[in-house]
Amino acid sequence: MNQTLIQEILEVVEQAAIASAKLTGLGQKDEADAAAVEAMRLRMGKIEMKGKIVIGEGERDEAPMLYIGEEVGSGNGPGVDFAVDPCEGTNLCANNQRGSMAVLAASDTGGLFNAPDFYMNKLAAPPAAKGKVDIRKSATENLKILSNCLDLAIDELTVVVMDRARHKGLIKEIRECGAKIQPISDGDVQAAIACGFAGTGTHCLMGIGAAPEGVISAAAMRALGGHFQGQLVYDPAIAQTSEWANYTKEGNIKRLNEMGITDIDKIYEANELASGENVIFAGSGITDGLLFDGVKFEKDCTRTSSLVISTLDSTCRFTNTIHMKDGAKSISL
Ligand code: VTB
Repeated sequence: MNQTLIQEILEVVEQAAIASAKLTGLGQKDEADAAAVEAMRLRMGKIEMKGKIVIGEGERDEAPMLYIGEEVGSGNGPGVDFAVDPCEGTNLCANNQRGSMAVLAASDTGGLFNAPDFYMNKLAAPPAAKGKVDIRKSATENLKILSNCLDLAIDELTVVVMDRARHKGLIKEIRECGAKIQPISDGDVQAAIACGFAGTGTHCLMGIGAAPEGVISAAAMRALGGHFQGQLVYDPAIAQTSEWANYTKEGNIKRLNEMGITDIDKIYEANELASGENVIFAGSGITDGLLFDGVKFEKDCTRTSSLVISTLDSTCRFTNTIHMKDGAKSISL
């Protein structure tokens, strides 16, 4: 991977964000997702690389574009694997709520864990707590550790947890410790990455979200030096989701084994989920969020706000781009 890829990847997420943003608030989550997918794929196709989607919209037979295994790019140049989520937080986008974004992670060939479409228990925390908090420990223990590492009282800590039935016990435990819960309806990728920066007011992400997006969060947190761990969840009684109404624990274990995952309880560290020599994370806001604003449509331009984190040059680039319309006359700062 090389430096020019950073700029290209930025444009990929910007185009996906703009395409989805045209549909924010219309209650059309599938359409918003499809628009982002198409825009992302179109821009990716112009990059000089041997790109491959390792985490995408689904298996080849169920997703027409950006399916797992799809080759993207010109076919010449460096080998790059991608984990993409062109419209992360589709419900947020459809309902015009905060936190929806176009995201991807890129790494050298073989550098991203090919996560199955399962759930994942996640723990994200700031760099100061890296390797000190541990997903094997209870929430209570982790909050004590976090409090020490960040030099904050427990009641000054904010923990993001997805608002789901499966987290009832976790939320109760965190509240009993005195920490503040910030429940979110969707969008745990943004919450995880927000833990990597001081000043976002988000100190920790705990709980179960989707596994593929866990890899994207892990890539960002690895590049930021933050803490991220994930453990696959295969028991429907734990996931408590209607998605798995017809699935059994045994059936899920079999599916994992068939995918070559035999150590089903393995705890993955950020550098195992994103193990390549270099990783790049890129995100662009569809709606306003914790990390950046969403797309703004104006008379003469469209504005995007994005973040690219890269191990290539150890940078976090927060970028505001003005996409000028033909004949633009007046562009304000
Ligand atoms: C939610 C959503 C996330 O995965 O976590 C979803 O908000 C899976 O959970 O943004 P449910 O099936 O219970 O909705 C994500 O899409 C990514 O982790």
